[in-house]
Amino acid sequence: MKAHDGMYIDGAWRPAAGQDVIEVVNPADEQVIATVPAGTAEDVDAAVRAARAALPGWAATPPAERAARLAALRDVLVAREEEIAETVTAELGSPLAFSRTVHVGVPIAVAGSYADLAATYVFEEKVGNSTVYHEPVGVVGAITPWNYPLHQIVAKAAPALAAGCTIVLKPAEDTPLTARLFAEAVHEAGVPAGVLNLVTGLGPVAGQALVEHPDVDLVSFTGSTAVGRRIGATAGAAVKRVALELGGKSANVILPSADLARAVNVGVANVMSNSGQTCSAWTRMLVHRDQYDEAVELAATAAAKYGDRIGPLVSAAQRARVRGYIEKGIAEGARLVAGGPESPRDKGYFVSPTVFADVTPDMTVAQEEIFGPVLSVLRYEDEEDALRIANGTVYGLAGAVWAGDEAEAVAFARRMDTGQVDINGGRFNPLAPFGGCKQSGVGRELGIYGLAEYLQTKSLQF
Ligand code: TXE
Repeated sequence: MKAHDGMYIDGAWRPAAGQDVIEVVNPADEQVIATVPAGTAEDVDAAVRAARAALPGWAATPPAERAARLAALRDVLVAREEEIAETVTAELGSPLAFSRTVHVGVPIAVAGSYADLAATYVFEEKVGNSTVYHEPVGVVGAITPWNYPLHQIVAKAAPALAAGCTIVLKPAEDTPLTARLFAEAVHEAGVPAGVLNLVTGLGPVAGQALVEHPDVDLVSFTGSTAVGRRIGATAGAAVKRVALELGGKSANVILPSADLARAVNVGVANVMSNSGQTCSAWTRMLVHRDQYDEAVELAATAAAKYGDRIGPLVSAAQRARVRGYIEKGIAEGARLVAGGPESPRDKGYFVSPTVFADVTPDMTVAQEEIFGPVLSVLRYEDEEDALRIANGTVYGLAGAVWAGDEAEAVAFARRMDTGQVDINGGRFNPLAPFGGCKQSGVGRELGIYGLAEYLQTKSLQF
């Protein structure tokens, strides 16, 4: 058990204002592995003041130099890859191989992409008789969740740094250790004091203080729709910029011409990955009624193969929540074909990979974000029916379409109310915009679209 001290404020680790700590638990064995300080409004205020003081200098730093710091940050993440992966595994519970390739590999790619974008983005342009400047929005309050502890931070901090903004980061209370390593990496990369500050703490205390702080210009939040709605309201009342990445209930639409076995297997893998704790997970599989029974059998077999190798959920609270949804699915008449609410192990917050068949669009498991390894397989009559079901939730974050012909899949995907669709499996692209429609949020992350969130325009007329 390690007791960590301090918050990273103004380029140094400083004692927290209060005495309270947060216990960090390893979800695989339920042991307390560390404590970190629980920040208060006082810590948040010190961090915001440091970020405000650092803003003019960082905003005026030439983009090429900001790019150099981002490239250095990427190099530090590469050099410390193993240590970070082990930390993610210790506090999130994900299998180490997944922590290496995804939890650390993806943010390395994203940091690299922003090193390139900072160097090449046109921050100043001529438009007729005007010069338009793309200037940093100012001090950013970044509030991140635990499901991808490093990626969620880098997806906000890297574009903010590229834009010339300064940042106060409040990471999730479940995974503060990865956030501390990130702050160390920023320091090692030579990012000037005050440009990035870290306050660990509870959402309703430190998070709320950050959202309400009058000297924060933009709040970038990823987390639950319930909290996002409140943050949006507070930011709106203060006429503060806000970016919200919230929940999802994405559809995996398998058209009759698709390679059914491949679509089902990749679809199951997508949902089970990170133990289902992915906002963009394809949690609703939509299959034509003629192929339905075969798809259900394939999905049940695929899910059963994972066993408890997918890793636990992050916390006892999340396990209770996911079990509650599984019980609700059974109570509402969905047919369990794999997994179930019982834990596959005595210790750790494990939930078995679970598949429901005979799910109808109105059932809770087809409407609400479960955030666990739970797949619902739904039956559709024809393409219009599939589209109605796919678009029939309050969310619109991601999705997938499978068809024998790519053009057929694209035509369907264009009619989906969602921010991102994978065609016949797709591949991660760190330059593609990520973000939602409807209650999945406002704004986009990644690529130039993510950078634009942290910029505001000023035009001079001649
Ligand atoms: O999220 P919270 P939780 C969804 C998912 C999950 C559910 C609950 O469905 O089951 O949310 O997870 C901070 N003011 N997602 O409870 O509470 C908090 O400290 C300011 C989807 O963990 O939204 C943390 O840093 N901040 C999702 C962050 O918000 C507050 C990822 C997220 O926590 C706050 C995570 C407040 N009043 C959960 N209250 C996704 N979109 O990827 C909390 N926070």
